[in-house]
Amino acid sequence: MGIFEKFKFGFQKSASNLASGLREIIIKKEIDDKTLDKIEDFLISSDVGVEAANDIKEILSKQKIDPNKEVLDEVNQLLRNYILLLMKSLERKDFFSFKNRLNIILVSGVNGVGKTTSVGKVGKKFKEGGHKVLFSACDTFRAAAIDQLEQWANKVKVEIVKSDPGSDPASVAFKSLDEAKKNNYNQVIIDTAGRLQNKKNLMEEYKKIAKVIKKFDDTAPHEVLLVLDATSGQNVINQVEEFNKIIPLTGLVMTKLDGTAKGGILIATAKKFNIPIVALGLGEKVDDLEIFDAENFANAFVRPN
Ligand SMILES: Nc1nc2c(ncn2[C@@H]2O[C@H](COP(=O)(O)OP(=O)(O)OP(=O)(O)O)[C@@H](O)[C@H]2O)c(=O)[nH]1
Ligand SMILES: [Mg+2]
Repeated sequence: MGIFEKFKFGFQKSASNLASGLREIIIKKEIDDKTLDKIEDFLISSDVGVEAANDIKEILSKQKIDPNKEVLDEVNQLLRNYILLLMKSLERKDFFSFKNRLNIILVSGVNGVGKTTSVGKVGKKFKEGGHKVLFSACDTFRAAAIDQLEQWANKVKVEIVKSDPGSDPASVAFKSLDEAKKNNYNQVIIDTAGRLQNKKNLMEEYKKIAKVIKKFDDTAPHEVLLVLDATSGQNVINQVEEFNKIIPLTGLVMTKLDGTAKGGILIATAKKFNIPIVALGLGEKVDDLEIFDAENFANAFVRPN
């Protein structure tokens, strides 16, 4: 499957939802105020967010619809253009390229969003690009969490640094960086425990991991990735806000887009924050991670079907 096909497949549910929703609303040859309101409400209910839905309504209200064209086609085209304009600058295709130093990536997020899975998938992409990759098992709360990362390390054939369950995550991070330096790794990906953004003690622990990384290299962590679950709706906005306050984020990974009709949350996030979108999780398997591409996203999300 080509990259666009993967986007199409992953966004199937969201695209069908959008297409059938708009088809139901746009029944006349023109767009009157009532139709505009309905479109806005529908977009909000699809998690596109109030701000973006409002922008889209404004654009539609100003647009002269060509009477020789299908209104629905015109609306789809405007939507696609809006998404592309909003999201193009948030691409981070350089994320997977070589850096002329050891690259240290900290991965964070609330419980169960897909952090460990994303570490595995991102590791595979680096590995395919010829990088020397090390996983760091800093979720030391549960033995199962360490095992899970180890399974991913085996699957994608990269090395892992781990410690006993219950040990200090910051010390595991330090041990990993030490190993990476000694053995010339060029990517270290640090998996952390899930933590709710409003749990003070857990956020303190997260800060401590970052502090230890900084002690090792004052320019690090070079990447701070927040993993978000597309099925958690508008909660995502608060998660980005709070994690970004603790350690400024350099990128987002949005997972489980394959499992929701509300992929519009990616648009809401893009509208609200100027934080790049590194990759999208479009399934549970190792290759179900796509580097974010605004055009592919716009075309996969808005399409007649
Ligand atoms: N459908 C789908 N499932 C996903 C995706 N990413 C992760 N998952 C699933 O989500 C579940 C949780 O994934 P994990 O990677 O363990 O999540 P985590 O954030 O590390 O969880 P904790 O460490 O417990 O906080 C697993 O069943 C994954 O297979 C995705 O893009 N699509
Ligand atoms: Mg995990």
